Amino acid sequence: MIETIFSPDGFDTTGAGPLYLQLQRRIADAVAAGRLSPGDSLPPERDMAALTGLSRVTIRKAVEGLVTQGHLVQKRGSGTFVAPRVERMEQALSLLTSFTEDMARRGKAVDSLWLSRRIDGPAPEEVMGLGLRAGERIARLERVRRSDGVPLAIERAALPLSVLDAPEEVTGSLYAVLQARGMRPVRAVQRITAANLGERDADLLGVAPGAAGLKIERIGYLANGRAVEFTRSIYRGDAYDFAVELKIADNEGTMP
Ligand code: 16G
Repeated sequence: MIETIFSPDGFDTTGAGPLYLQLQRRIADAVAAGRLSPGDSLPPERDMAALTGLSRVTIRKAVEGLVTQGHLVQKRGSGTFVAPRVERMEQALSLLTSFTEDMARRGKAVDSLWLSRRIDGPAPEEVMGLGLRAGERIARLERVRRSDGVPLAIERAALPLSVLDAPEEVTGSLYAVLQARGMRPVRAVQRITAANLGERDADLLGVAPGAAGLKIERIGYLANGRAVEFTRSIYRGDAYDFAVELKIADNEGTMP
């Protein structure tokens, strides 16, 4: 199989595009056709060069591109592998749900890899977003959210201590803890921007540095308008789709 994918035959030097792109297409096609499966390892660079007759520089360029696109992953010391398959999930934007609820609806198991759970001083944007008084401290929760073991997002939440004074009590769903305290947000404002993942976040999400991500900021409010949650998340761009339902405006504001 590897011999066919890396066979020296079939490279076109007469205008079918650069050789590294032709090799990338071959590998990507083999993954799409199931001839290479998630987790399969690729031969070392020098073997790929020997099999294809291409230079090691060309092989490296092809592999680097496929890593950036998320088709391959490189593990230091152990080689290059076909990336695990992630299912793209569609998430309605108009519903104020929790990660745990979203995944339960899809029949997926969730768990979190905790990065931090502590009481901390707020960043200036957290003071603004949560409307904190001078000197007020916050509960800070940082975790990698996983669905069926696949990391989907990194969430960094800040909550006033009057809402959550013991961050270590949150072991599963934050919204379930807030609900039990009568503090679950009923309204939220969310801002979504595109971002390329930095090295640390990419590593935590198991993708290549520079891969596409979605940065989401959510400020959640109680019915009385009090802000209870300021959460900054970064979602894997290859795993999440946010869908919004649009309705035509009512008569007010339309042309006579
Ligand atoms: C969602 C929210 C996040 C909230 C979390 C609670 C987005 C972008 N973010 O992930 O703001 O803190 O749910 O989830 O939707 P949990 O109750 O499962 O901890």
